[in-house]
Amino acid sequence: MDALILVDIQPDFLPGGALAVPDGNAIIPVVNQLVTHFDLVVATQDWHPSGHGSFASAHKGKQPFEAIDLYGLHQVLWPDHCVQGSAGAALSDAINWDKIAAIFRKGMNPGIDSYSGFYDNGYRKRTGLDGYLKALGVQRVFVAGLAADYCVYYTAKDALKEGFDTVLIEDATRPIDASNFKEAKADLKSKGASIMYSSELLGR
Ligand code: VGL
Ligand code: ZN
Repeated sequence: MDALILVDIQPDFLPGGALAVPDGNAIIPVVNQLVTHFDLVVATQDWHPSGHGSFASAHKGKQPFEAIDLYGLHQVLWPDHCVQGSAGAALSDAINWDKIAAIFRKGMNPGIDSYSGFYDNGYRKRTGLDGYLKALGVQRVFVAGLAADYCVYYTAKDALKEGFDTVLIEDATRPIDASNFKEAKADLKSKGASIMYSSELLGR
């Protein structure tokens, strides 16, 4: 059984958002085609309390995109984004969510960031996504969404770690930083992931 995992397709990561991913809008029509192709589609949702430790604004004198040590983990600091209940944190209304079976929220603990849909960045807590997929008999996951070099990359990496056959859909994601994404793709390939275009799946 296959599943499509849609990572963090939220207004704050789309053009005009607080942490907009360049050309993020380009994934919307691709994702809307992909959802029609899968029997199981799940989503992740970045969902931070205000003042989250990953926000530069929570650290005196720090600017977005600087890095710090946050309780023992390397942390890139971000602009405030995906604050629980805010418009920017909603699932984007440009996507057809009718078929989404479950939504896994992440990033609620103010002291630790959570890029992957499976675990926080310190592997301290699971979201339950792995158990959910395994209970439904999923063996292969296709990963898409935003941002390619952060939450999509970490989700794909943890899918491999959890033993899923893992496919990244290259035209259904966009990175914050193109060179980071290049490295991420090489790393995923070396760990056994495949990288495909949606046309190979959809046959058009
Ligand atoms: C993300 C940075 C911070 C992402 C989430 O969805 O890739 N990136 N929070
Ligand atoms: Zn975040």
